[in-house]
Amino acid sequence: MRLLVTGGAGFIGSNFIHYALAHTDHHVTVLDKLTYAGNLESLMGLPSDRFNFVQGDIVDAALVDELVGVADAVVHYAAESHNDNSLRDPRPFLDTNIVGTYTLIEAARRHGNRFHHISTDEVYGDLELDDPARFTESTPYNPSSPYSSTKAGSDLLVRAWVRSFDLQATISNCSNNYGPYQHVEKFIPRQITNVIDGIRPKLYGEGKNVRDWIHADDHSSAVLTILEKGLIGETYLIGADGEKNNKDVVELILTEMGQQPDAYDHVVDRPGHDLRYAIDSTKLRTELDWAPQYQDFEAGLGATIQWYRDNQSWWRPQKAATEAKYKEQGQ
Ligand code: NAD
Ligand code: TDX
Repeated sequence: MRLLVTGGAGFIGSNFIHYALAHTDHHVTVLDKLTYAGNLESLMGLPSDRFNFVQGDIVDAALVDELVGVADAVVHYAAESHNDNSLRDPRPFLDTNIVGTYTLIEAARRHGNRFHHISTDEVYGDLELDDPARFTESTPYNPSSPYSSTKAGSDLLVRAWVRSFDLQATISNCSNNYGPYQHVEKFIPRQITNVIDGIRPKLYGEGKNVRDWIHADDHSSAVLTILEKGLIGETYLIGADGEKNNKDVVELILTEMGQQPDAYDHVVDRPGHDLRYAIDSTKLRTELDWAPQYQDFEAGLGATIQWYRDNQSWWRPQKAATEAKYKEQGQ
């Protein structure tokens, strides 16, 4: 298949492209605007006969129409993705996440393409810490932040285009990813690179908030499975049973990096901070026969720490500006 992958220079998109080129015969064209979050170095060394890169905006209808027209399937990762940024300036989230998704699904319906929409568990809001429940495909939408509300809006557009226009689409909502090529603004890379730079890790509030961690390669294998076997119009939740609170994750990073486990600072909490996310991925596992490969979070985290140690030239250009922005917020 000829895949058009939007947002392929970002964290999860670039991991997907490396994974898809290694595990399938697909050809990949990337459409990416190269915002602050996109990095072409994440796509170095890919086979030039099976991969090409186009710099452009997913709200550019003419460009999108041209690229969708020559693809068999679209895998849509491009988004403004960071909650903290969405609290400072929501506007780009509306443009890219809502209008960008609209532009892509209009082109996909005109050309009759297979479309896979990448989304997040944050559309469901949050769970109490002591609630045994987990999110399922039928949990009502209840997003908390400007980021998650624009992702929820984009999911609803895709659902409506399936029902009204027969868009050949599937949707996946995945939990928090970790792995290589993640921007240093995000929790795990921020703390790893802080420790490398001799800065104490920064924990929002008390650090009781729980995230359900999955390795980016497991997200990629799930998306390929859905592309191959998913039923049109269906939503699949992707998760690997990786619930951990933030305090435990910071302590693991510090211990793994040879520091005292309490060598971190508590900083100003995120406004509206979601308490807990947890995914029940039974549907994907039983109906499409998918299973995650990374069962050991500590081993995956250790490999991720090593990647940031070995690839300082990849993240260092963003580090100082990212920390300066956090400092303004007392974080
Ligand atoms: P990211 O911020 O690392 O990458 C986003 C990419 O999209 C960047 O390369 C950026 O340049 C590109 N982009 C942004 N606006 C664009 C536009 N208007 N036109 C074209 N390209 C544009 O994000 P990520 O963490 O890799 O997330 C990718 C997708 O996965 C998002 O849709 C996100 O909602 C979803 N998701 C992320 C996670 C997670 O843990 N990071 C979990 C579940 C779902
Ligand atoms: O310095 C920090 N200290 C801290 O305690 C940062 C950056 C974060 N945190 C906390 C906030 C969250 O509880 O860590 C947790 C994870 O934070 P982020 O990495 O910002 O991720 P989150 O807000 O959970 O959202 C992520 O997962 C779902 C992605 O950024 C989203 O794109 C995805 O949809």
